[in-house]
Amino acid sequence: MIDLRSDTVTKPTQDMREAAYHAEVGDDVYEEDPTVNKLEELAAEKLGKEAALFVTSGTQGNQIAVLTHCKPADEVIMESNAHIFVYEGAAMSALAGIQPKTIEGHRGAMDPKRVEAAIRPDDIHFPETGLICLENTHNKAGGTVVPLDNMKAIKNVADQYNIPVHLDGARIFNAAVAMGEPVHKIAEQVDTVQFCLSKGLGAPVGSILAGPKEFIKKARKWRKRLGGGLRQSGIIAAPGIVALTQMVERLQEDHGNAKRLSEGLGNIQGIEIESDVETNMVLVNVEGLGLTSEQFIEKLEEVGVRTGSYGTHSVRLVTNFDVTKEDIETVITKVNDLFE
Ligand code: TLP
Repeated sequence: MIDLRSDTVTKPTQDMREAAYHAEVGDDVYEEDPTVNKLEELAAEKLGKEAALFVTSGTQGNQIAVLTHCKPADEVIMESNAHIFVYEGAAMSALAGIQPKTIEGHRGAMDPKRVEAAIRPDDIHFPETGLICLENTHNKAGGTVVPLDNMKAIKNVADQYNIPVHLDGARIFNAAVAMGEPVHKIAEQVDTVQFCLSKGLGAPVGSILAGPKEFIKKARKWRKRLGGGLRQSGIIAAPGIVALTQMVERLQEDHGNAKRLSEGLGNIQGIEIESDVETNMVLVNVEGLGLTSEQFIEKLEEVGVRTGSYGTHSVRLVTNFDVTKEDIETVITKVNDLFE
């Protein structure tokens, strides 16, 4: 099977397994796990933030951010296809008592003027705007890179109204590699950032939430409330250190593979590329083949290729560490053979 459903499906490398095996551990609820502490320090340093917190998943990191920044009945502004709105089970409403306010973006980027217009004036009828959430790369738009200028302009608006900005940077390293910028250049446009160790970076578990020291202190308490205070978690943090030190530069390979895949699939009659490839995702529309996404996925599964549905006729293919250049050629040939 060539698995292109997501970059979450990768298996830990040998170095990650060895790092886990040899990890020095302690009780992290007492903040005494040296490996977790090392990972948090390394992550904070890379992002240019004061402090960081190791959390179980991207969803947990995002939701702890919302819980820490906001109070019940606040409103949070986000892009209408943001992961935090579409794919987190309405957690911010269920857990934090938040009302989401969505704005349609262009390739994942919201217009700063529309963001400003969405901020609630001080009026007894309205909720208070508690947070603005950005996402980079933007998953549902097709792994698109949200430009730094756009992030900067939104942060300027937010500062005028004293509203914090959180970045769902699940794939911030893909964005940084695609931009050719160090990751802190992206992180410095926002107050807090969540990024995933377990996606393109290949670690088996975990995400990081980073921001100011005082914020992370409160976030640590929210993590404990949510049952995310782990004990000898150095075992799972150690592969995260390998992810940050060994797996960033190679993301370029995934991006190259995604570009090649999109060229190859785009040449097949009936398949339309929905979004120009910028990082490690390819979105294809298969309506021209007279198939729904589910039917297309089934046909590919029969020839050993796994993909995921992104709408009635939309299919997502995500390149990742476990998929080689040769695999990409195999996928193109197989899809070509199926539909030519
Ligand atoms: N994304 C997953 C699915 O949930 C769709 C994927 O396969 O792409 N933010 C962004 C932008 C994400 O893409 C994801 C996961 C998360 C947050 C949540 O991370 P986890 O799965 O660790 O909770």
